[in-house]
Amino acid sequence: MYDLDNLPDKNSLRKVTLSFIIKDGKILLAMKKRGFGAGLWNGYGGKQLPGESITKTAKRETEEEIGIKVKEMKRIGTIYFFFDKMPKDQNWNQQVAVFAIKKWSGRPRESEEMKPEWFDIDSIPFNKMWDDDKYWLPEIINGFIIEATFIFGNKQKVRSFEIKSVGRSRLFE
Ligand code: 6U4
Repeated sequence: MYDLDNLPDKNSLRKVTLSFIIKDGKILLAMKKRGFGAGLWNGYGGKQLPGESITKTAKRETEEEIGIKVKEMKRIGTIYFFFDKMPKDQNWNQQVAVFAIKKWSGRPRESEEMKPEWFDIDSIPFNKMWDDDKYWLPEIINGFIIEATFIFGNKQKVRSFEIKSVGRSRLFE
């Protein structure tokens, strides 16, 4: 079992991205249709390719998954995920770079991987999202830049976590 005070080197985790559009009291989430987190509302994102900057990954994955062209984005967080119960042949532990998309063109559209939908920030469907999201997404919406660590135990439920606010994003002021 993992312990918050004694974790493996966080920099050795595989890197993935997670992006959101939050604007005028609404957030654009997307239903993951297949793969990791299928059946849950989430941001858009995926794995960093060799030689790719993390910003490039965030743009590419967003464009592939919800069909918009990203014009401007800002890094607003880093989240480390550790899973106690993980199939031996799979590596779910990951480092997630979180971005807010500030400017874009085109209309969000459904892809093979995701189905986008706007939600009021007052009625985010946390019960159909990753268990960690209810803890840190409000911090992001309240304008904080975060650094967080989550340990998942049984049934993909959060067992232990820590969230630090490391600055203000000034995105939604
Ligand atoms: P591919 O290679 O596309 O089939 P896939 O299984 O779809 O892989 P991946 O790695 O592309 O998954 O994307 C995982 C996505 O899920 C990333 O955007 C990060 C996000 N994610 C992972 N763990 C999360 C968690 N605990 N909470 C959360 N998002 C998470 O909100």
